[in-house]
Order: sequence, then structure tokens, then C-alpha cells
Amino acid sequence: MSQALDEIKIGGLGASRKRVEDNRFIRGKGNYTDDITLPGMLHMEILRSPLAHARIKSIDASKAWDIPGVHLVLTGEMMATRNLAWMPTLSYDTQAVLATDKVRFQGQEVACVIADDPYIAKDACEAIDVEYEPLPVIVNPEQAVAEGAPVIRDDKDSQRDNVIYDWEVGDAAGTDRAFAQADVISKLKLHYPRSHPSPIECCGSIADFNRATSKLTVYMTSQAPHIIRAAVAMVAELPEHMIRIISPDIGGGFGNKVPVYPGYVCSILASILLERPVKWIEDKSGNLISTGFARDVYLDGEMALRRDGKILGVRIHTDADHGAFFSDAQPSKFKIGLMHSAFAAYDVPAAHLTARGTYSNKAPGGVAYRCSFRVTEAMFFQERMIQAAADDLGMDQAQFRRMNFVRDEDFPHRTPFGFLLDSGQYAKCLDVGLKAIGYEDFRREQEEARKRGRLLGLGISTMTEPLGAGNSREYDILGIKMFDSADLKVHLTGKAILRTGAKSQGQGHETTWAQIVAHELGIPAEDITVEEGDTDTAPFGMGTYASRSTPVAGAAVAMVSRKIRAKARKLAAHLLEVSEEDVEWELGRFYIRSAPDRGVTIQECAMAAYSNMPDGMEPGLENTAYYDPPNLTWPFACYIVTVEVDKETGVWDVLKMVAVDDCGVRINPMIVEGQIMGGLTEAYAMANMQFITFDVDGNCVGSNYMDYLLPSAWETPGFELHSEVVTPCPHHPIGAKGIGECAAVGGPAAFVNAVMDALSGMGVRNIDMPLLPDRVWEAITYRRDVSGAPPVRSDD
Ligand code: MCN
Ligand code: CUM
Repeated sequence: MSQALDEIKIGGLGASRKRVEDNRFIRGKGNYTDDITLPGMLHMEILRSPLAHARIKSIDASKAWDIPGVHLVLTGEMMATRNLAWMPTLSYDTQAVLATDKVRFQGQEVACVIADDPYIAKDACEAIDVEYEPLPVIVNPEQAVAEGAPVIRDDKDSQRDNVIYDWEVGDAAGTDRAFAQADVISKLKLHYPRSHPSPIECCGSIADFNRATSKLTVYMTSQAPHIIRAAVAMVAELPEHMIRIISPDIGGGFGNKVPVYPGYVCSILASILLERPVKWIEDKSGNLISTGFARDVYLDGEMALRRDGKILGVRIHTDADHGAFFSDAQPSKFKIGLMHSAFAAYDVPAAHLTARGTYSNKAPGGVAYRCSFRVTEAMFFQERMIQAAADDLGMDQAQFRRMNFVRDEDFPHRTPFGFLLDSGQYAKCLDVGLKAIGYEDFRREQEEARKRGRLLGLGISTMTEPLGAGNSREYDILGIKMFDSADLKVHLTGKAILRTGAKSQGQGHETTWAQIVAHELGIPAEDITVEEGDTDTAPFGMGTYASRSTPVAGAAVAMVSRKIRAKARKLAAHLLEVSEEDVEWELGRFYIRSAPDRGVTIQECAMAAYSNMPDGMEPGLENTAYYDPPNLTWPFACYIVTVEVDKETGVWDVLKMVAVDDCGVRINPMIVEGQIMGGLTEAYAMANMQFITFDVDGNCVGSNYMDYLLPSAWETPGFELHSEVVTPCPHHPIGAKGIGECAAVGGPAAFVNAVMDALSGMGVRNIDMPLLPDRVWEAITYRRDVSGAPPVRSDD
């Protein structure tokens, strides 16, 4: 009779185990960067540029130096003497650490003051006199390429204009042929606005250089500590083994904490110069105005259609506004991230994408915010285009999707842009969603309501998303291949510590990684400590973004557990005095095949590894696994929203939202639901209320939480989640696919499609996000599209 453990009881795969990290978070016992105080620690504040584009004529810091309690004032000029005025970006560009020649966006770092406390430092920043000579300002790609536009990056010898790249992917000629055969060509043009992650905790660092040991320790808010260690080694020319990066608890990242920011670099240099710990904690407006923005992409596309609804081909052009420096954190091969994952869920025979990136006088960014490298823009545009195409054909929204989906029996499926999809049940997800929303009934209700002058709408968004870069053949950042790692040490009593190269910012890795070990080894999850974020103890890894932790580090956790199990099997054979071939495994226990009652637990094997190993066996029970995934994972999602739009005010309310997510095997169903709820909330915020843009002078409008609204439980509609569709990932050791970004990626189009559906027949093709009441009202009243592209209009 089997004596296997009950997997759910030990907190294994599929257990909705409570998040262990919450025990300290809800007690106020988290350990965030700002909670750390070191002996003799000083504080740094940053002086930011008030202008978007200006030549710096002079910087006079003498008054700041005179303020009691000030230890150091850093300027670009001083940074330059150490070759640190500029730093490399993750996209092979350069970025100013502190401005020397010009300021290139509002909020750019101009000087830093290090003082006894942050208040003195802030006052001293205000005592610095900077003389600026204003220059013409560029806030969009059209201005960037206009005749006579000022060259923003005149620091670069090779740069004669504001174009960063022209890039293309797909089959131009094949796509031309598809369009030649089309019965109908459907077109759409829109702007996906800048958006901003706005985690509760801003960015920050504490640099601590110890002259006696030559060791630099930096506590910081990084989603990818090992990448930061490599970057610091290169930028500051310090030996890598003398650098220790520690990311303690992180209060939300959402992509905001992937890039290298000037504040980190300045705090490090200040600590080296002063030989004291230097803390920098960014304030909210500093975070909103200067850190990694997302999106800001202009999308223009057309779709070739056969009369019966079959998609024949797609053409997309994107203009991406990258701000003053090209600092996207993305795989080096792809200039516009994974934008070419657009339409992956659909069987599109031919496709071609062209992309141009330009500089502007705006904070650098473009990629990071729950997006897996531009996938948010790709899926938003895809689903907006799908809706427009179905409307142009006069076809039902659900039927048009269903007939063009990649079918279950067609996997593996190669997309026209070259991605390989391995699994999915798209039509089934859609059917579950339609049933849950009550599709047919709603359509009838909508028609009835129309007759009485009420505007109801239904929006669908269906998509598959590439999560979990990479495989190392195709994915690297600055040449470093995108694999990941796990290190597992089983102590002699059978308890264990697991470390990975990922870094949780709220996703719950301390809970879920232990569940994978429990599944593989039968060690109860509560007996496993999970630790991440310290480069001196964690194995090398590429960090957490692109929802890559489960697909890559999570796979490494399974693989290292299997290595441990393989050794434990030898120990079991030794303890049971049989040969290894006669030993069988069930959860938590090895037993003799011919005598199942005779067995040893994994804990007994662990004890033997330290006390009773066979002759010649290396003692101990620990191992490390590096995992290079064969492919990305492709979760699928179907989001459906119904709304009512008020004609008089343009205000719209969500009536119901359903979400059907298939992310393969769920490690922790409760955490997965939390990820989806959070992502849908962000999607709703982007679609409805988050307004951040620029005026003609490059002033960042909306860099405060009066304009850039964070939804609370009060504004957020309820979401109905469905988990019945599970298509295991065929190449992942436990069949899991990523989930961390799906809802934020697929969600926005569902909301916008719903509002557009409510307005159908009014001659409105597009309203740019956020769908603020005045924009919706304008569309209804004047029967026209409403653009949200900067510069902001004077009536906004
Ligand atoms: N999970 C699971 N079963 C699956 C897939 C995932 O139980 N089949 C669990 C994982 O074990 C993990 C969580 O769900 O605990 C998210 O897993 P995964 O999809 O692998 O994503 P990552 O852990 O790599 O997280 C990154 C992703 C990104 S890129 C952004 S941006 C984002 C997001 O996660 N930022 C977040 N979700 C966030 N959630 C919080 N609370 N805070 C952030 O900053
Ligand atoms: Cu692009 S935001 Mo997440 O991948 O850290």
C-alpha cells in the first residue's frame, strides 16, 4: 500500500498555501531598503532639471558646500573626472549619470548632495545655482524627425538626427501578396500612451564601501541584482568579487526596478569618496518623473481579410518614443522588444513589422511595466485591430476570433514572425469566457438598451503571450545569456534552504518555490527557507522580469530537486541494503519495489548524507542547477468586459468582467489569482484613469497622484476568475507557464474594446487611453476619434 504523502497537506504543487512572506509584511516587519540603517550613514538627495532641454552654462555649488552638515556635492563635472558622467544602458546606448553639457528631459539628474540627513541634503540641493540656456523641445516622434529638429544626442559623434534605429521583421513580399488578394483591408492607428509602474516603494540604494576590505556592499531595490553587480563592475571598474549587491524586501517592482539609475551610481561613488555608507531614497515625484516609463508607442497597422472572415496578412508600423536615452532593458536581438509577438494566437499566414525608434526630451524608458518586452503594446494593438476588423466585416466579435485562432491540433505552430507556440486551447478559453459573461443574453440586452438610448458595450481580449525569456540561443542582455538558477542545500535533519537567481518583489517566491521542492522531494514546504537577492549567496541569475521566474528559475528549482533526489536514491539503496535499481520513489519516500513496506523517508536519506553514507560517496546533500529553457512559455488569456457609457458625461462603468487564464499547471492557485487580480486592476487603471503626458515645453504633466490615479478597492470593479482550462507547458519540468503579466498585458484592450463597442455606429474608430470622461464625451458629441498623443492639448 502506498505511503506517499498527501501533496496538498505538505504544501506541494496545487496547494493554495498562504504566503509565508506576508507573515512579516502584515506585521510591519518587512525589511525594505529604507528600513536599513548603517553606522555612520549619510544621506543623498538629487537636484533635478526643471527644463526639458537646455544647455548648462554654469553650475555654482558653493552655497551648498557652505551649509553645515553637507559632506559632498557631486556634479557632472566631478563625475567626468572619474569617467562616470555617462554610463552604458542595457540597450547599447549611453545615459547621463549627472548632466554635463545639456539637460535632455525634465527631471534629469543634475547634481547630488550628501549630508548628515536628507533634509539638509534637500535644502543644499536648492542652494545650487544652475544657469540654463533653453533649447527647442521635442515630445513626440513626428517632431523628432521634422526638418531642422534639434539633435538631442549631440554628445554622440555618430548621431546626426534623432533616429535610434530602423528595424523590421517578417516577410514583406509575402505580406504584399496577401494584401493583393484581400477582399477587405481594415486599418487602425493609435497611440499607446506612456504609463508608469508606480510601485508603493520608490527606488533607492545604500552604498557601503569599506576601504579596509576593499569591499563594496550595496543594498538596493533591484529586480536583477546579479545584472547590477556586473554593471557596477564595468561602470565603476571595481573587481566583481569585491561587489556585493543585496536586494532586501522590495515593495513592488513592476519593471520599474530593472534599469540602472543615476541615483544608484552616485550613491556608490559618494560612498567610495567619503568612505561612509550613503543612502539614497527617491521621493514619489522623482520616481514618477524620471524612472523607467513604459510604452509611448504609435501603432499603425492594416489587416488583409477575406470576405468570409479569414485573416490573410498583417502589416504593422511602430514609432517608439524612447525619451532622451535608449535604455530599454530587453533582449539585445530585438530593437522593439517582442512587439512581433502580436497576432501569435491567430493563424496569420503573412506578416511584416517595421519599427522606428526616436529620441525625445522625455525621461528614458519605453519598456518596463508588466510587459515582457513590449508585449503589452503588441497585444493591445492586436486586440484593438481584431475588433476593428470584425466590425469592418460585419462579423460577430467572438466568431471572428474563433475562426482565426490557432487550433488545438495545430501545435506546435510557427508564427509568421518566427515564434514557436507549443500548446494551448484558445477556443475553449473563449467559450468559457462567453458563457461566464452571458454573451448571447448581453447582446440582446445591449440592443434593447440602445433602443432606449442607453449605451452598453462588450469588449473581448484574447491573447497568448511570450513569457519567460529566454532560451539562450535567442535571448541575452548585453551578451549575457538568459538562463537562471537554483541552489538547494538539504540540512541533516531534512530541512532545507533554497536560493535562486530570481528576485521576488511581491510575487511570493518564498512561498511558491518551496512548493516545487515539496512536490519533487516530499519535504514539507514549511521546512524549506527560500532566499533571493544577495549576490554573495544566491547562484548567478538574470533576475525577475518578463514573468520569467517560474518558466526559468522555477524550472531550475525542479531540476535541482531532482538532482538531490538522485543522490538521495543512492543513500536510500545503501540504507535499505538493496541495489539502486530496486528502489522506487513515491512522494517523500523511497521503498523496495518487491517489499513496499520497507522504505526510508527523504529525511532519513538526508541524515544519512551526513552520518551514514556509503563508502566513497561525497558527504552532504546539496546541489545547484542552471536552467536554459528550450523555449518561451505561452500562457493564454481571455478577458471579457461589459460596460455602460453615460452619453451625457462620458463616464463609463464596468458592469462585469470575467477572466479565463490558462497558465498551465498552477503551483499556487491563490497566488496565481492574486497575480491576475493585480494585473486586471492595473489594466483598468491604464484604460481608465492614469494620465501622464507632456506639454509643448516638455513639462511632464501628471507626475503626481492627483492626475496619475492609483485605483483603490473603491474604484476597482470586481473580477470573476476562471481556472478550468489547464494546458501544461510541454517543455517545463512541472508544466507551468508564466502568469505575472498576463492580465496587465491583455486587460487594457478588453476595457477599451468594450467602450468602443458601446459607441459602435457613431463613426468613432479609436479613443486613446486613458479613456477619460472628457475624451469619451468628445467622441460621442463630435463623432470623431480622440488622440491622446503629446503634446497635451491646452483644453486637457
Ligand atoms: N505562479 C504559479 N503558477 C504558475 C505561474 C506562476 O503559482 N503557473 C506563481 C509563481 O510561483 C510566482 C507568481 O505566480 O509566485 C508569479 O510568477 P511568474 O509568472 O513566474 O512571474 P515572476 O515571478 O517572474 O514575476 C514577474 C512579474 C512581472 S515581470 C511583473 S512586472 C510583476 C508581476 O510579476 N510585478 C509584480 N507581478 C507582480 N506582483 C507583485 N505583487 N509585485 C510586482 O512588482
Ligand atoms: Cu516589463 S515589467 Mo516586468 O517584466 O518586470
